[in-house]
Amino acid sequence: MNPFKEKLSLDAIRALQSNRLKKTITHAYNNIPYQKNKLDKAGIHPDDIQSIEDIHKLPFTTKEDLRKNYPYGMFAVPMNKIARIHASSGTTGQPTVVGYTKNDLDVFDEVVARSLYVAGAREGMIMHNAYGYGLFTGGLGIHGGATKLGMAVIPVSVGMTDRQLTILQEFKPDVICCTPSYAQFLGQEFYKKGIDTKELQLKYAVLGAEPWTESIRAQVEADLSVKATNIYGLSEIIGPGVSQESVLEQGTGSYIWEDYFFPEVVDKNTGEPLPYGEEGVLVFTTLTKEALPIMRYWTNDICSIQYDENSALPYIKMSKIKGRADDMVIVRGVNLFPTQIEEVLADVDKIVPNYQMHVDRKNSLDSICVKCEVKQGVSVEDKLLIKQLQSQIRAKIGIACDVELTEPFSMPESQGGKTQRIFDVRKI
Ligand code: DLL
Repeated sequence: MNPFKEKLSLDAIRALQSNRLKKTITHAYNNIPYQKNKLDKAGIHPDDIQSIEDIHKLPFTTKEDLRKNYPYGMFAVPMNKIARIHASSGTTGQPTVVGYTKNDLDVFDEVVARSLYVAGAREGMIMHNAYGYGLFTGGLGIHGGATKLGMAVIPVSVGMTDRQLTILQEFKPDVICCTPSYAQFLGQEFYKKGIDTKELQLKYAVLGAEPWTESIRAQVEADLSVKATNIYGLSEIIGPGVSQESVLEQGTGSYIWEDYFFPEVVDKNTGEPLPYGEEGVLVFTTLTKEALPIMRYWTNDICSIQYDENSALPYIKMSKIKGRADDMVIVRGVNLFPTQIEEVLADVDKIVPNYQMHVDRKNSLDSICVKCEVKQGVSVEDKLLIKQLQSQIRAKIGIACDVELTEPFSMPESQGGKTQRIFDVRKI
């Protein structure tokens, strides 16, 4: 199956967006009392939305709105039309519950099939799916899209790493889907066991669900002998497959399937839309969702969007996510994302890419301590290494920090889920 058999032009995409936006807003207005109330309060009637250009008139939707309506208050269809329910756990408060009609699931399959295709996957290939199955959208979301593309899916899910290594060797999958931290971990495990990953059948890794960097890409590509690309998504909008990087255009951003999800980047303080290329908060409006139509969802993810003249497909691209606005810590007035620390650590030979960033306040001054794990054979007392890390991190982020080296295998390993990197105890 080729999901791009019918090529849409940008004009056709714009027309679809306008048409679909009008329908979505009318559907939400007529069927979700909370959204009707919100639109009424903002003085907006669905008739005011004539084209996609009118999107800026609409109020934002936040995670808080979904929490207030826990579990099903934002659903726009009766429960007997709901075919599946997922939930995203979040670190605090109520989980966010999301629902899908059969048509929504078809769209989910379509956008994931597109994503896997541009990542290099093809009909007839075997997929090792190590995203979590369950309430998390990763496992079943990727599964549905891979099936639609015509792949054979191995639903491995997370954990039991030894079994994953055996499956990768013996079932000979062509594609692996998992978080980037788990891909790194699998690479290290193969290395530890002395297994040459060139002997595997693996060709492509489709990595997402958490931020990652170019250094991690280089490492995973070398350690697993694959081409690695970025898949992005969030439960509130659909799950994985909101955007995907092309394996032929690595490093140039990820295509957003904007005929289904309309993207904006807005100023994180004022909510004003920003020009293409400028960094801000990513906001999405769903354009076909029946069960959970969402207008202007404030993702909290920081990135920029831009058209790329040299790309093969007409869709807009988004840059890598720098971090979540709520993952950003402000230390002595400096905005800091864990990915900035990660970029430094990835280039240092004596440590493995497993780290934590602890932020504390001592004598009313913010302090950072980066804890990272050394490779086997390296001493945790290696003063030269500590000094090197301190000065490289300082050069990168502009403030001094402590570095603590920990013994090999002492940090919690990735089990395939999202990895917590920041431990900010200042608020406690
Ligand atoms: O993480 C969906 C997903 C599953 C995406 C598998 C990719 C692969 P949630 O659990 O709702 O959904 O978390 C969504 O995760 O707002 C981002 O902050 C982060 N995120 C997801 N993909 C990426 C990525 C899934 N490629 C939240 N890069 C989002 C950076 C990502 N952050």
